[in-house]
Amino acid sequence: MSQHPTDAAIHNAYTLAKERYAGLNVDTEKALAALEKIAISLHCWQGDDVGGFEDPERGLSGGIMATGNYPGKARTAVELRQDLDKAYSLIPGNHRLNLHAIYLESDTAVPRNEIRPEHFSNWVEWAKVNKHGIDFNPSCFSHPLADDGFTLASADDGIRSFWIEHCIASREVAAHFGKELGTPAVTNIWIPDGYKDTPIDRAAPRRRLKESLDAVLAMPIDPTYNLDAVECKLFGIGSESYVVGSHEFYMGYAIQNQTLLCLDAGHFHPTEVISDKISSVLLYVPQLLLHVSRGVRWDSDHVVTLTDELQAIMQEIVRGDYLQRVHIGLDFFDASINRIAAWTIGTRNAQRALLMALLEPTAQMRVLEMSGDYTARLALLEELKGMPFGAVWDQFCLQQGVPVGMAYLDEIYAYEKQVLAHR
Ligand code: RNT
Ligand code: ZN
Repeated sequence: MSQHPTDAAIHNAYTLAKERYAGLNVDTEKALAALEKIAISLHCWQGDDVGGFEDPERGLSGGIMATGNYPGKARTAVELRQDLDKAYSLIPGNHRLNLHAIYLESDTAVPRNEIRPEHFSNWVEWAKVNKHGIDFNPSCFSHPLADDGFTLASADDGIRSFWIEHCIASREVAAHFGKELGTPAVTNIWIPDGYKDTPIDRAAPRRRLKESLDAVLAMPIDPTYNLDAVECKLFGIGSESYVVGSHEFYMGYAIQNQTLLCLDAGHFHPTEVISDKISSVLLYVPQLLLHVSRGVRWDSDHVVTLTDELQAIMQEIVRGDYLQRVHIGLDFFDASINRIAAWTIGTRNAQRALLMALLEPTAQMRVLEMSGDYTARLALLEELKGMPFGAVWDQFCLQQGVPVGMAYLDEIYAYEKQVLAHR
């Protein structure tokens, strides 16, 4: 494909960029050191279109959909780990894995309310070897007991209890990950519950969901091992008119119970952005989980590109000094392109946006704002957009021993030929 730059060229470009940034009182070395420490949680479900390994025959349901039939998707946990290894090798830094309950490994069928740490022992062994922290999610979809469109908010006591048990079991599995890996697992509860058409009673399902969550979270777990998060949504396929777990619902719940709130970038009105919510929500909840995603019309799960909003999200985290309180996870699933490329492109973009944010003269910009010099604030913000951040990013990739520029694609295509094509 394209000609790749030599190490010397990358280094020269970086030296010049470093000087340019120094002229704005920005220390590129400091930015690189900070970026190296930021672990992003890669979502396992991009690797197999949210199928999981519980029942390969069962389709995806719950208002989410992966479209496309790009060949070579992972069919087993072994294949998924192999693909993840490939993706991690193309992404600079050391990152986490976000696992869903349906990615368990067992020779016999395991009901979801009976999942246990042993069903995930291969994941833990793999994570230990590769130094990945693991985050977790109960899977309240793609299941006969979710087919009516209701899980934790179901009016049926049996169904509701089943999902409560599943979520409790999930927290226990997650706590085990936290213990084994020495880093807390963030357990995120997302449920698809809602109505396709206009409901009569919007209150009762929400009352039930609140009660179910109370039951799920009743047992305290040491935050050294597990942190609980709840994720809202505006609408899904089949829940267009009403979603039980709306933003107001979970925002209230998270504040009242001091859980983490999960903000998915694709779960709001098309012109509504999560970047502007971060500083508000963090006044009231201890920590945030982000599902960095990209909404396009009805879909909330496109591969993350370097959009204004992605930059705004990372700017908010960096400018607000929230890196210790915000867990950055990804959430997209595109089955129409090479899945390893989807992970690689999306994660690298999240990191590029982080780097751009780390390369801002934040203190200086704050002074301009406080002194009312909005002219200079605007000038500086626009100047930053033309700064050679790409040269700093290339240097980071070089330092971290991953492909610079589009060289990662050569590796992905080689892997596609050697591995994916034979599936
Ligand atoms: C769905 C939510 C949820 C899922 C994953 C698979 O709209 O965004 O986070 O994407 O749990
Ligand atoms: Zn999400």
